[in-house]
Amino acid sequence: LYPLLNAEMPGREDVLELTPNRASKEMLEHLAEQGVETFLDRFEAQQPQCGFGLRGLCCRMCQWGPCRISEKAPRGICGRDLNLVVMSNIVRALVAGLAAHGRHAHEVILTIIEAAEGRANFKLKGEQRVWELAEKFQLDTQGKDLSAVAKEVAFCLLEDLGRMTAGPMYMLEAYAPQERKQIWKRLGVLPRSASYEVMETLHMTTLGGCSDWTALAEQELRSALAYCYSTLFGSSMATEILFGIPKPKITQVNYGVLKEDHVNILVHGHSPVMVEKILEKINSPEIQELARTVGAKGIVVGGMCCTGDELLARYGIPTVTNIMGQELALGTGAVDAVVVDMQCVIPGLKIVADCFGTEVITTCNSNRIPGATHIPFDAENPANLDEDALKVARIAVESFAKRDRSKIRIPQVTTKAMAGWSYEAIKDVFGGTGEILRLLREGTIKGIVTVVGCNTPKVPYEYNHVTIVRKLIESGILVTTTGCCSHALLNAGLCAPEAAEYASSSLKELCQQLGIPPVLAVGGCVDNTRTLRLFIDLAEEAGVSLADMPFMFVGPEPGNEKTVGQGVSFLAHGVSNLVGFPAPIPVPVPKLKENAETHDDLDPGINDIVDFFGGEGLYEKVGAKVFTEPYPKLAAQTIRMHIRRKRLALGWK
Ligand code: XCC
Repeated sequence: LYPLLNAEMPGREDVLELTPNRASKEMLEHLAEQGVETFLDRFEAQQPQCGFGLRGLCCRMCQWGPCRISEKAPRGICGRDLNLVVMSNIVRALVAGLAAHGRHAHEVILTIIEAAEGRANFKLKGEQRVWELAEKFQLDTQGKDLSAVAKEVAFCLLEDLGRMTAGPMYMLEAYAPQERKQIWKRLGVLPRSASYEVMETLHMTTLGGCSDWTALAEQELRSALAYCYSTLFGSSMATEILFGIPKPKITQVNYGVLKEDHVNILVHGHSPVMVEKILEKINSPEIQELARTVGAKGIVVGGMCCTGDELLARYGIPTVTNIMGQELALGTGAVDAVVVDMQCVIPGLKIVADCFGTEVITTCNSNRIPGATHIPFDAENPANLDEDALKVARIAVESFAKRDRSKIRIPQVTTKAMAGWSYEAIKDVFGGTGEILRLLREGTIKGIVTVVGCNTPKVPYEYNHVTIVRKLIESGILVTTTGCCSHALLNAGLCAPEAAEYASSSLKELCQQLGIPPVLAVGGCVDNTRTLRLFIDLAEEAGVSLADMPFMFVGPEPGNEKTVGQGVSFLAHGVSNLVGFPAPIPVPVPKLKENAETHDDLDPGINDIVDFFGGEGLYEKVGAKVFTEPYPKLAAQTIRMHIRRKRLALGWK
């Protein structure tokens, strides 16, 4: 399967054969039998996909176009060439992702302010993080209480999101390593804020804007740093201020957590604010009693996507699935209500919901769905939060009585998992960064790789995530994970302590001794900062550049525009990427050699952008590059080689 060649995109048979979770396979087959449309049907209907679009060669940045770059027409109507079109597309995708995470950060940060001023009914649970940030931001805390300091911290975070004038970003100053700051300063890529860099990127790439692709490449790095230090660090830490820093806990995940005789409520999206309140109401005696009244034995709350990851990390709330499993989860016919906040809620969800009578409740004004019940949370006006959360809980429970129960089909698959690996929890379990470094140096842990990101129909669902990670732990590489990838790994049992069995002998022994899994689920996608902080600390402890450490960032199944910034954030820090599917990272126009049959017969060609990301261009600037490998076993091999090279250069065995 080489995903760049339309004819070889994975088909239904490939997915059914290779997808690792038998619950997903069961649901895909069940829904096909029932005639319920899913992403697989729509993916098939879209074939063949546009070859220009697949390669990033389509320009839609003005109304003269669309223009397509080819041998016949190497420039768009305005004169843009391949480099400009491809780089503009990438940096635009990055800032779209930046905007999404920025909106998420904005909601959480505003909630801190409202809570601190007593208008939102939340007690700040992350006291430790408040004082840490206040100290890092050098705020004057003399004689001030927690709420007052939290509010000041929140205003700093807001400034990182929205500053329009030059000046250092609080988070970047506080957490970026010194060696990196010098590099970024030398490259001239220090950002102002999330909002400013979004504006500047759109400005630079509009018709008649910047004609120098290398300047756009610099803007890519600048935007990624804004993304990393305002929207990722901002969301992750602001959430910790509100709801506390997660600690590891054991739980059960997968489709089998849904129960036929219970009310089943799925929570989905990214921002965990309103859902915290809804959870509180669900657990209240009033709603529990209501569940009994409607004939249910209890209430199951299941998580999807990053909202699911957040609740899993903090409370061990079971997760069910990820972005491409959302239709399958509803296809169980057992879901009474799905409560969605923002991002990664696909329109197909409502189509399946309607087939099975599932109540869809939207809670974010940015994420409306026609026909859904809309009970919005407004972070700037949270007066009705308790009342609205209660309303959501009530509607969800009441829909149990209304649903057609003859269509229920719950795959009986549950999987043990240990989640909640915050930055602090990881350090604590190993006994500090010094100890992790010792284990790395002596080779008990060969390297640390973070495997993250979405799903894409361009690879067999979840197959690449699971295959790569199995190979990595077999080689003694410790893995951290977030987002939709984490759901694949959780459901595959790789995040349970028992998964130590599959690790190399030294990693297995270590995990068994500590009682931990070889794959640490650290949270939602914004919590990639937890892994990044760990990487930063370990490099500092080792006294070397981050670029020299045996680390890697891996996105086997990129889907959302948000993944671009994730990858480039790590690149800017010197951590190389391996991506499983190149879009929207530029791809050379692949040419098949004569009589070609396999991957080896592809002549990948080369262009300046590919050379920049995968060759020397970016490497010379930041010490990291992008590897692209759609075959998961080859991908794992590439990662192992990368880790090995880093170890050899450090003189580690
Ligand atoms: Fe991607 Fe973030 Fe969305 Fe899943 S949920 S599809 S962004 S991995 Ni966060």
